[in-house]
Amino acid sequence: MDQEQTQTNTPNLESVKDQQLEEFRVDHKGTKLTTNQGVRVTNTDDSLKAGERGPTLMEDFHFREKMTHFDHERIPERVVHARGFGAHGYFQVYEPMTEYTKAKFLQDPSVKTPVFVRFSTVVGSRGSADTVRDVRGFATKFYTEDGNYDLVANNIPIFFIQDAIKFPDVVHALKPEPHNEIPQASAAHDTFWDFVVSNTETAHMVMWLLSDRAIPRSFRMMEGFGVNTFRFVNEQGKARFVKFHWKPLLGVHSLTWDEAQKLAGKDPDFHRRDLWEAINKGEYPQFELGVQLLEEEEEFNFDFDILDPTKFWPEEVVPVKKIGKMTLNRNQDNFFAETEQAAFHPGHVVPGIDFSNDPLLQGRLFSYTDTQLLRLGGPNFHEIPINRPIAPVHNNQRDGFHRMTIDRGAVSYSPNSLRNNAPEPATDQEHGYTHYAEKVEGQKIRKRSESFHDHYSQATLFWNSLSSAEKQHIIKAFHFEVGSVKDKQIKQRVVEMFNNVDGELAVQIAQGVGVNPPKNPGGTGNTQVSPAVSQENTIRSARTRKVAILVANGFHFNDATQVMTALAGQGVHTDIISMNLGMITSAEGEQLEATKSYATSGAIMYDALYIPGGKSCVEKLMRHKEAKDFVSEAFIHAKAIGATNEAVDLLLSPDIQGISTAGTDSQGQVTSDLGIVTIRNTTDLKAFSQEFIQAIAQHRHWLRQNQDGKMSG
Ligand code: HDD
Repeated sequence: MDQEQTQTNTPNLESVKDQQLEEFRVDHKGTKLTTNQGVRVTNTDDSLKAGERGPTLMEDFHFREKMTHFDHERIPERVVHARGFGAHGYFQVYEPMTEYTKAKFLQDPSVKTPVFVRFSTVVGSRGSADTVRDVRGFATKFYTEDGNYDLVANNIPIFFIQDAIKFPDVVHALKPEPHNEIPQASAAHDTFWDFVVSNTETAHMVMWLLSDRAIPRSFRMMEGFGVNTFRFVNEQGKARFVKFHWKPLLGVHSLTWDEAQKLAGKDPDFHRRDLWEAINKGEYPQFELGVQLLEEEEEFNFDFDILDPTKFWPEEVVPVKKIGKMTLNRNQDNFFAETEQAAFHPGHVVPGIDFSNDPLLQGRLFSYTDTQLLRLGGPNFHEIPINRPIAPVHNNQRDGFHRMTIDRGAVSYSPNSLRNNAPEPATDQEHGYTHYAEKVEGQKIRKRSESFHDHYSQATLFWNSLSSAEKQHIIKAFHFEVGSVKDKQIKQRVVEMFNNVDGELAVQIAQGVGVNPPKNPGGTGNTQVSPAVSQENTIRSARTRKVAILVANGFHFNDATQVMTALAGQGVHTDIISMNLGMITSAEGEQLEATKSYATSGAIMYDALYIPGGKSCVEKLMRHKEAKDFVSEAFIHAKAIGATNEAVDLLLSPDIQGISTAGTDSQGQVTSDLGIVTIRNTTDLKAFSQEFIQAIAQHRHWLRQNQDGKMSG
């Protein structure tokens, strides 16, 4: 083989006789400002002018270059999933998956496969808010020895449509309306709901979109689903259908709609900040990779088509086998270079992972490369550092915009004799990708399979599986979303359409959006449930949660520090919050620093609230409207609230809505009622702290809603 025919990004000095450019590189030591041509610059604050007050000269190459680069800094944003945030990490399989797949990264539990994950919203543009109601993207690039594998997933297990040809339609309907670009990052408008009522296959996905799933508490607390049906293929060529899942170790938790809306104003970066800070603190988010596997012979055993992307496989029917774990342990160095330039593609598969005939997946296989060609400016986007495989790349592709590789030699075709046919195709044994030899026959036809025609049964199943709080949230979401639609006919059609899912749901929607209740009795008669889809049944943990501690001068230092120490012991974070930033002096004379004020924070940014005792502190808080609003809001959002000693009186203040249950007479005994945890007349807060941590781990105490009907949910 011709030794000079190597493909590397930097010339290989060993393999060449003549000196290469690399050898001439100089190191000036230090970091002096230069132009892109390496010329050092003496002044970057003044342009070159003819006289101090004269016109700028065209020959100012530094000005021209600086400005031109700036003018070209933006690339087109992704048509969907424009707003995203990435992190690095690694994946390890629990045990060899040899029986099911030959994918190399799923064989050896000691191997750490590097990954890059990009979380995203779908509809909003790059500058929109993190907490909007939307599907979240959860795309993972595995840099495996056999090449890159991308699992391009969402946090909802199904999709809006069954055939990819309708993707431009659903996205056009969902995006801001084109005549006025309103509304941003929201489905609450006429064109989306017009699309929904005109395409009943959307019913199931809309139920999930209006559920708590679409307003996650954190990227760290959402599931991921590959949605489409793929195949696992083993060494022997045996294939099984597979669906992929990510299961967060912290459980699946959500914001309330009221919080989500307020956060969009107060901290539009809420989710990205949460991820960034967790990784910086060493609280590495972890997700288990799960697979649902079906034998080829089981393909027709279900009352839905396993190739229909608007259906999930209930976990109770097809169990999720957890096969490995991903840990995100490194923040990106540069948002643009990594998060923005990352190019994912469900067609980036490795030997052992193959496709099914799911018509949505088949269409996706075209769309992703096509979009990168435009967005990343040409066919060489795989050479951008974040997209480069760790596996070597050898082929005869050449040239194009932004080519980084310096290919050497004359031969760039295959087969060839001048380079001994290098690079030559690999065999199966050498991990060459062999497509699963599925037998395919049929007539060319533009038609939906009859087996895709049931649009409602699983939407009913989803509805049946939810707790009453989750159902209430969906009804309220309909009231907001459909209530924002102007066309009365569309609203009426929404009621009639969702009457097919559940009659009571339709009646409740109608009530809130000012149209008639459905004409006919509703529902599909499906009584199946899948407890796994309800967030009520998720993992609960106080770990990594954030607690606001409200103080004013005169607080009990002993109360505050005991509780803070107990919380820290369980991995719970605290912020001291007061009217003003700075040192706050306790009754004992010791000080704590308020790192947040009412102006720079809010109850919506925390998972729970604690108020230490101290007579004069509590008297001050009673006079602070902001403090009382803080408590009221934490209560309304069903969060854990702890108060010790005199602070119990603050909870009972008439200005604080709803709290009638705080332990008024508990002398030295902990009282815990629907997430309100209190104790009086004690200096020992061990039992209190334990109970409070339990209450934080619950995430929400929805039953308060039933008590006084005041909850906004
Ligand atoms: Fe898609 C991006 C997930 C259907 C076409 N998609 C994109 C991203 C995720 C998904 C997570 C963001 C990747 C990133 O962070 O860069 N998409 C899905 C899932 C789907 C799905 C789980 C349902 C199974 N998508 C889907 C269809 C089509 C597309 C049916 C078109 C036929 N998706 C795209 C795209 C995007 C994209 C236009 C925009 C930016 C990009 O690809 O890189 O090509």
